[in-house]
Amino acid sequence: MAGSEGKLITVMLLAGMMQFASAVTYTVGDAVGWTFVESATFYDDWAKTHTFRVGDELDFQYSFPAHDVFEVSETDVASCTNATTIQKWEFSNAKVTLNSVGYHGYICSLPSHCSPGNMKMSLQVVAADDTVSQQPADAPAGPPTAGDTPGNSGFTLKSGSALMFGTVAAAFVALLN
Ligand SMILES: [Cu+2]
Repeated sequence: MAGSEGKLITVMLLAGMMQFASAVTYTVGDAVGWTFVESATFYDDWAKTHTFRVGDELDFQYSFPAHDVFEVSETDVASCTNATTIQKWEFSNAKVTLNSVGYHGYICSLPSHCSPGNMKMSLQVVAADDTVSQQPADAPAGPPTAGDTPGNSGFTLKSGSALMFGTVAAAFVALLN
């Protein structure tokens, strides 16, 4: 009985560690896609809910030529210009691989789409093996998790929670030593 539980935990830990290693594709704006939005910080706010690593991919959902995607400098994002176009995707549903650490900024280049249409997004990319800087980024005012009732047999693994996997993995290693 205890043995099979141990194997299950080991498998779940391995699955959790594999999450760190593999690239992730993120749909920009989730169900909203890449389009006009009410808030000037809508896409920035969306970006802040994720930790982007080198190798991850942004999936912009839109129809060209109604919209496009231009990667530009931070200054250009702020002023909604594309004087310093780094790369552009003039076709539908661009898949953008994040290939370097640091600032990445995107706008729709069509007149009035970046402003006042708010089709702009700034984000930061960390190294592929960076597991430390994830923790503050993923903590914006979420509701308390319902499953964490005390006395609920030790710990609860939640799917999709890389942070939880990491914590459990550390505890597991501590037990072994
Ligand atoms: Cu547009």
